Amino acid sequence: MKFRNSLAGLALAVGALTMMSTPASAAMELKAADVHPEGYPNVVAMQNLGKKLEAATAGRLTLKMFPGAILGDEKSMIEQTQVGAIAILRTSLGTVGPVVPEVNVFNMPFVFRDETHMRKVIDGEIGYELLGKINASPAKMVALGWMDGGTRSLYLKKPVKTPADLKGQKVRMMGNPLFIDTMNAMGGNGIAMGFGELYSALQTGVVDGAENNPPTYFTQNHHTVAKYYSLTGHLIIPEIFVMSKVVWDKLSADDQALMKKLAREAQMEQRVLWDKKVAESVDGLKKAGVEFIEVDKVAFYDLTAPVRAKYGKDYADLIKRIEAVN
Ligand code: BDP
Repeated sequence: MKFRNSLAGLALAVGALTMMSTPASAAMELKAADVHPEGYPNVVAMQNLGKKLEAATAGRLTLKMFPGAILGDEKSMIEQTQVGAIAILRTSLGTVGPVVPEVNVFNMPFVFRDETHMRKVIDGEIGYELLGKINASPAKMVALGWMDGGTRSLYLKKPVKTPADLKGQKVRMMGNPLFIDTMNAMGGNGIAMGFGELYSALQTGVVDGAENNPPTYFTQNHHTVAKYYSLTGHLIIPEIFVMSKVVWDKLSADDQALMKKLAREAQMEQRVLWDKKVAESVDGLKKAGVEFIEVDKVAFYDLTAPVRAKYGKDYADLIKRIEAVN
């Protein structure tokens, strides 16, 4: 009897220990950040992830969104994420390149044939592998999922149809040497500048133009100061959302699994919102008098070959695999 009791006691103790080894994460408010304003697809998808997280954990984990670059530009927000001051960050992959060089494969000009191709790549095994590269790097970020960043084209104060039209034009690019090289190869003069400074830089003539997808061009009102949109489509950069490794490590295994599941759902939800936003933005831009200009795309493609050669040289196999995705 005694023996049985002690066995039962042991079983109870082991049970308790097992339970203790995977305790639920402590209650936490996760600070999320984005340069885009309230209502932008990426922000909405992240807020919806937060609502689901709160419901699934009965309010133990909540998400508070800081949109509109309140917490700074992306370079600074990446640094804040690395130290845990921001828990979840949605950022362009462009700004992640200087921190995790392996992701630059997706940042190369004309690496994706079109957006359908890009989506297939990010949804499939290559997309998954690239998230893993961020996780395996010393960047202290855990990549949760992708978002659609559409196709980036040029906008200037004058129409651009050919590389020669870009001569002497100062074009703002995101802070990554790859993009400066890209603009210089395309015929212009690439200038690295934070997103927040761009509107006034365009207005005052510090730069002559910039490049982005229609939703960003429209929501940032850049079309009011640079109304010629030249459809170069030179960059199709996926966006990403990452969690600070400092915060991730505070989550239980169950909560980490929940985050991964909700991240995949957010990836798919953003896309639906994105397509709607692109259509609305193109419409809004046209109504506002923006001129959409067809360009000699092949000329820009050819001129950027050295950029692909330079940044892609260590990833020849990966690039072949990207090309093979149909
Ligand atoms: C937008 C991206 C945003 C970038 C911005 C930029 O969504 O993450 O910060 O471009 O050009 O399309 O800086």
